[in-house]
Amino acid sequence: MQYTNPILPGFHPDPSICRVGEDFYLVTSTFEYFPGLPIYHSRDLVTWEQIGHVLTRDSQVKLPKGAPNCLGIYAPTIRYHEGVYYCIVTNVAPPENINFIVTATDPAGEWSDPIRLPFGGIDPSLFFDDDGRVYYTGTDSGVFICEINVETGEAIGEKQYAWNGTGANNPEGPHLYKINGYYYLMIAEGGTELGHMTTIARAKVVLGPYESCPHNPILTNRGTELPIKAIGHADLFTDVNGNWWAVCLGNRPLSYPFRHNMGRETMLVPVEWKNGWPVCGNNGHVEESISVDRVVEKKTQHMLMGNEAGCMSDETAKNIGANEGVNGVRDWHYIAGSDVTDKFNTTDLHPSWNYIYHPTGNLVEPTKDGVLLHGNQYALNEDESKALICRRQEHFDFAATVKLSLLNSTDEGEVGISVYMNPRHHYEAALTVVNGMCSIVLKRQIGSLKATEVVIPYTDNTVTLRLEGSKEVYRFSYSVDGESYLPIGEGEAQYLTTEVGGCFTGNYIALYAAKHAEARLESFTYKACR
Ligand code: 6LW
Repeated sequence: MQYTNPILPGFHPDPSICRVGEDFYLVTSTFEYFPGLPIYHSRDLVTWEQIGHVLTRDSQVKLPKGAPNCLGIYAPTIRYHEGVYYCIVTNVAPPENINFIVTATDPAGEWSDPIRLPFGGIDPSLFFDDDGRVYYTGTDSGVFICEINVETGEAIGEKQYAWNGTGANNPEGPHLYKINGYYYLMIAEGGTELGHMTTIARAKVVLGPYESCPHNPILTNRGTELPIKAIGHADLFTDVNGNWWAVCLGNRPLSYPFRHNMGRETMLVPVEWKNGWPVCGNNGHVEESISVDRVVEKKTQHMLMGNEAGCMSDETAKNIGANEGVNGVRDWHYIAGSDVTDKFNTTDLHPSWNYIYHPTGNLVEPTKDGVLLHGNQYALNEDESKALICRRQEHFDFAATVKLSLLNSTDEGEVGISVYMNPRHHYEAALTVVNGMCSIVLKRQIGSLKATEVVIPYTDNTVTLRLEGSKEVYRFSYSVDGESYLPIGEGEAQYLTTEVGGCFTGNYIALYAAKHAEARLESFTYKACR
């Protein structure tokens, strides 16, 4: 088997995975984006189809504002036990972190309302022991284990601080497994930056004492020249043939000095066992291109929607999102990392579109004739819910194109396309009205520096805007006829990176209407340039 990391490109951190027969299900963190926790399905571990989200209702989560990219839905764990899928997660929502479980019998949803747990901290995980007992692992002042009643969420007995790793900072992200008679406690250490790593310990009794693996860290890329950096936060699993694997997070910097703009992405690593301890990847390191003498299983029909590199033929890409299902609700198939054409001709939005915070009121209205954006009073740089839909940047080199119309606007209203990291870091091209005059503008914000850099008078109310990305720049252009494009302007990619102004997320491509603009999105394409 040959594959390329990341298996889930773009902002997909803290992966957790479970297998049910031949089916793998994987979830990743989402912070302030809604719906929360995308869930992906695969049978070959390389082609991942998004089947929905875990957190889709206000009754499951209330997202906090005030520190974009740092609050909200942190690292989840997904497990399957006796016909039920369990997803356990933290909403980091000062003044207290809320840890909770949601369950489903169909991982595509609907997931239940939360079962709230009596623990603070972050990074909860569940372990179902063979004797029927269920254990919670989590992180507050250290990594702890506590038996719980998984139906009610109540703690059974006291929590036990079990093992804090090898002495690096931020021991977190614990997962507990029972393998060949030992309990293995695997954690992340070193912080989620360049020093990140995965370490493991084992015990004969679930609450310990735990002995550290003699070759910790079992997974890290720190101190290597490898292109993937900051490897850590892993989850172990087997395929149907008994091969061991791990998924973990890592990032791909633009260049030196290391700055990354697509957030932390999901990687796949083969695992072998030697002397009772796991050996991950290439002697503990994760490479981009992996060739391993293994078979996961045979392919099935729906996996043929995208090829293994996440690339699609133009013909296939055209069909994605074009299938109108019953009552205008689409029969969606979206393979992570593939090209997309969205004709915005149905009354639902594909799950790869997200909102920032909960969509309130009627800000975004998908119709059979386009997505209507009803801009509220807020500008793009305000930390609020907005008339905005966004999808992850998944490739260094891409072109995203949107055809849109400004239907109505008060002064300063605008509709446009943005490469968006958070309210204080974003570049956008927009159709706007100032003093009754319509124009195309390029705006950039890097922290407290804000500028409207280009103003191009424009008389029509419909335009096609294009955003192209590369490792060096984000470049904007526009077209009247959708065929020939004229330049608007550009901005450096390095200033929209986690290291410059972000935290735990990656860049999104956002389509938005702000400051009371009423707009219609007519079509959208995202195409990787390979
Ligand atoms: C997550 C922690 C981590 O809770 O980053 O890299 C935090 N690991 O385990 C946010 O994703």
